[in-house]
Amino acid sequence: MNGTNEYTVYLALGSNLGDKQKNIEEALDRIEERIGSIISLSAFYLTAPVGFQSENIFVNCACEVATDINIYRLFEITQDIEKEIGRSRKSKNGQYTDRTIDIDLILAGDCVIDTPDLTIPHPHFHTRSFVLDPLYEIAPDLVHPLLGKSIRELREKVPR
Ligand code: PH2
Ligand code: MG
Ligand code: MG
Repeated sequence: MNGTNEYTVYLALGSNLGDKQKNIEEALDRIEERIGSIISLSAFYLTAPVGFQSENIFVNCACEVATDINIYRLFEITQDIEKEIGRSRKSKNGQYTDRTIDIDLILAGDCVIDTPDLTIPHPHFHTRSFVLDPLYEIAPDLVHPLLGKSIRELREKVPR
C-alpha cells in the first residue's frame, strides 16, 4: 500500500451463534489480512437481538480499517469471510436469523452508494444502538454524510 488511494472504512461485526467471541476475532484477523490495518477496535458488547425473536444474545463490535481496496471488491471480501466463518443462510423469508458472523459496511469516507446489493452508509445503522454504541467508542465525531449528524448526536436520539 503506498497510501495514495487509502481511505477509512467503518465495519460493524455481530455474532449470536457458536463461539461468538472467537467468530468475531477470526473475522477481524481475516479483515486485517485481506482488507487492511485495523486502526481502532471497540470493546465487545453483549446485546439483545433487535428485529427478530431469538434466545441467543449477540456479541457486537465496530472497527475502523485503512484500505485502498475498491469498496465493491471490499464488500465481496467481507461476504467471502462471512461464508468462511460458517454463515450459510442470510435470511429466512426476508426475516433476520441467528448467524455465526455478520460483517456490515457502515461508512466509508464520504462515499454514498445505493445499489440493490450494497447501500452505504448502511441504511439502518443510525437507528441501532448495537452499532452506535461501539462506533461512538471509536469515532464519536464521525459525521453521517447524508444526515449531517455525528455519531454522538445519532446515539443520543436512538431508542433504548
Ligand atoms: N443484526 C441484525 C438484526 N438484529 N441485533 C443485535 N443485537 N445485533 C446485531 O448485530 C443484529 C441484531 C441484522 O444484521
Ligand atoms: Mg447486519
Ligand atoms: Mg449483513
